[in-house]
Formats: sequence, structure tokens, C-alpha cells
Amino acid sequence: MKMKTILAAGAMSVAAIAANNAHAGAALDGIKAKGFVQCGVNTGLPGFSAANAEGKWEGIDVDICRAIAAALLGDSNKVQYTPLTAAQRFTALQSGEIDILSRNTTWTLTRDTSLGLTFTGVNYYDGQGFLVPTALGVSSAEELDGATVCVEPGTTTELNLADYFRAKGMSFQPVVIENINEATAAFFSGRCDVYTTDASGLASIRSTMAPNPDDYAILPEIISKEPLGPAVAQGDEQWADIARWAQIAMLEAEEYGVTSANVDEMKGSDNPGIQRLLGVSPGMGEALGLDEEWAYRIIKEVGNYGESYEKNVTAKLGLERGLNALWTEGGLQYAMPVR
Ligand SMILES: N[C@@H](CCC(=O)N[C@@H](CS)C(=O)NCC(=O)O)C(=O)O
Repeated sequence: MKMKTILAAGAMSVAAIAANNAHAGAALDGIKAKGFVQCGVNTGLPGFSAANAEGKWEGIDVDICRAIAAALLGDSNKVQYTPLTAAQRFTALQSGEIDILSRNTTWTLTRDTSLGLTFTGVNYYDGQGFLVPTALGVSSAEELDGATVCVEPGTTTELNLADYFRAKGMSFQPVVIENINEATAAFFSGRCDVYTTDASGLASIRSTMAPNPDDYAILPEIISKEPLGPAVAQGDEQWADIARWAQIAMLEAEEYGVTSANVDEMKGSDNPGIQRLLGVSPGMGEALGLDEEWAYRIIKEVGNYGESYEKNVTAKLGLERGLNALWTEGGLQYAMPVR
């Protein structure tokens, strides 16, 4: 009797998987057919996603799309980029205009449910802060009562701003501007006392857009949690899995000390975890519906998470790893096991 129940349960789960697979695959089939990943990015936030002088997209968010293309299509260059403002980004994903959104986007309950998205990871743990001209003579956010605040619409930033001022019993005057260039121009021309966004965004804006960075200061208060990560539309589990595990592979590579420079040598490692990651012991690729060199290519072409962070965030913005250090170094970045 017991045995029968187990068999029935087994048969049911196989049927469930088969049914699921019948519905899955539309996004993935589309990507394979066109031969590239359409990646929604920021219109220009150096360190995260921005086009360089040659028009080539760079940044930690761009590297996620490159990693996925390397894993799925065999080449990290098989990506096309769609620059999107915060207000445009979710519609672009829902309508199928883009395959993945990799654009300093905070994972929240309503985005994950009502908006029909699936977040596939957190590539940057952040929090919201405030940027002010030093001439304002303010050293704490608690001194901002009555301030005029530049903020972008369709962001968690807007919501946290209202929560924070309400909780502190302070008032503020929002100046809501969708385009980052216009919003920062408004702030730097003195139209707002304060600019608010994710702390990484503030660092990027201050060091790459301020006429003179020393004239601006980031206040010490961090008023929210902003786990930033890529998202896909719901409905194609295999596509979501590939996006999720491409990112994890970059992180696990860092945990193992596998880099773009030593990945060939590491294929000879006798560590079973490294052998699995690099496809020396087969199985992980097959489980994802990819070949066994999927993660090898990611590391070879894009690098591990630490390399991507160093090249984009530390080198361009001077931001230390902080919360984004590996868990073994006191941070929050922790790779789910590739096994
Ligand atoms: N993480 C927040 C804020 C993201 C956001 O869009 N921030 C602005 C300010 S840095 C931005 O990236 N703007 C660039 C643009 O819209 O082009 C969210 O997901 O809502």
C-alpha cells in the first residue's frame, strides 16, 4: 500500500514536470531562433550599465547578460541592448520587447507577483541614500525637513522617500523627473536641494556626472534595503533557470578562486566542485539544457563575480565590496551549490 502511494506520487510528479515543460520554453525558443539575448539596461549608469566611448555596453549589469549569452549561445557578444528608464522597464519585459531586465532593479514582492516578473538573483545589495551639495551645510538626513528632492518616477526610491519623511515627521517637495540626464542636470543646476537614489547610483552620479565631485557629499543615512538583480517575465522556467545559474556560476567561480586568467588550468583541478562547475565532471549543463562548457565560457569570457565587480564597480566608482563581499569575507554574496 505504502509502495503504491510512493509510485503514484512519483508518476504524478513526472506528469507534472511534463505538463510544465509543454508550457515552458517560449522565451528560450525565441532567443535561440534570433541568436541573441535582448537585454534591458539602464540608459547610462557607469559601473552598472553604460555605453563606453566606442558605444560598447559595460557594467556589472551588462556582464549578467554577457554571461547568459556565453552560456546559452556560446558567445558573450550575442547580446543586444535596450536602454530603459525606470518607468519604461517593466512594460518592456511584459511585452516581450526584452528577454531579460538587468538594470539596477530592486526585488520586491509586488514586482515579483502583480507585475508578473521572476527575479533570478541579487547581483548588488544596496540601500537608498541622499546626495547634497556641501554648500547646503547639512551632515545628516534628519536635517532635510522642507527640502526639495529630485527623484525618478516608477522607482522604489520614490516610495521610500515618502515613508522616510513621514516616519521622521518631516516634509519635502518632490521634483519628479524620469530621465537620469535631466534629473541630474536639474540637481546640479540647483533646482533641488537633494538627489536621492540607491547609494551605488549616488556614487556613480557624483563621480561621473558632477561638475566637481568634491562639491557634493553623500549623507551617512541608508534608509532602505535595495537588493538589485536581474528579472525575466514569468512563464518560461528553463529560461529563468539559465539566467539564475549563469549568475551563480560567476559567484561560485569566485568562491573557488577560478578566474578568467586561470580557468584553463583549473580544468585540471582535483576539486570535485570545480570539476562540476567547469564540466570536467558532466551533468550540470545537461540539467540546464546547455552543453557542459556553459560555465567555463562564462568565466573565460566574462570572468567571475569578483572580477566583474572589480573592473566595473571598484575601478569606475571606487566602491568597496561591502555587503557584496563573499559570505566567507563577511558579505552577503553566497552561491547556491552547482551540483
Ligand atoms: N533600485 C530602484 C531605483 C532604480 C533606478 O531606476 N534608479 C534611477 C536613479 S540612479 C536610474 O537608474 N535612472 C536611470 C534612468 O532612468 O535612465 C528601483 O528598482 O526602483
